Amino acid sequence: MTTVPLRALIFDVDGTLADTESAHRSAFNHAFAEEGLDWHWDEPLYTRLLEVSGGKERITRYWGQVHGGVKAIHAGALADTVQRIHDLKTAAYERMVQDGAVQLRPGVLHLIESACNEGLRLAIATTTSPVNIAALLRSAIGPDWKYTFQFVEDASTAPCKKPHPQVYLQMLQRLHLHAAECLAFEDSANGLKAASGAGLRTIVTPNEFTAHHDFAGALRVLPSLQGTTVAELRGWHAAASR
Ligand code: XBP
Ligand code: MG
Repeated sequence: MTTVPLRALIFDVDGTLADTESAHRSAFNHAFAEEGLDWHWDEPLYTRLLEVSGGKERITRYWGQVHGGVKAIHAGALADTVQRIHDLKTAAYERMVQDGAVQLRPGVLHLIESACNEGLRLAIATTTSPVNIAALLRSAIGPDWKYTFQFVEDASTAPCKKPHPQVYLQMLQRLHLHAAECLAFEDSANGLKAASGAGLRTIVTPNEFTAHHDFAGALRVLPSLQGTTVAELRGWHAAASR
């Protein structure tokens, strides 16, 4: 019986390629202070807020929780203020990444280099902003990172945030591949739901913010990609394809 060949690896960014959420949390708090707000997201609160994908959506959800009167504010004014806060946050995060605050997770660079060398196509499907992706990958891989990842789908191209599968469905269309020809890599329950919703078999590498999430349906749940080889990926993919 012939199995469907593995042709592409589709990676989430935050929490998967790199442990970025501590830096995101600090950047949010920096933005709140710059905006003159007395908001502070500590780790337990941010862990809960991460159940909302998308920085702007996260700010809006928190604002509604803290100041129930959000609906009393003109929707346009709310959106403008959220956008301003998020722009401050993104600028702070970009500076932090440029200053070396974030590294790729163990095994990630070796796996993507091996996959490239073995002719697998690589892509990114993330909820984060394009600026954040460029800052991280320029710092971690170098200015030519765009030659490593053939396509990127992100918050600017897929407005329906994970767990909605839009970002993965759009990526499969751009790759002109069936879900069965790919593997997805995620760190969170929302990410797993989004990838699975697009029919993708998914390898999950949890982190401190997502270790408690439900990863039922994942192809594998690994502590990290340290030591994971392309041969192992092909074996897991083939076994799941039978
Ligand atoms: C994770 C997210 C993002 C980041 C913050 O994205 O949900 O919102 O937490 O980045 P993923 P932004 O795991 O899909 O990479 O503030 O730019 O949204
Ligand atoms: Mg993630």
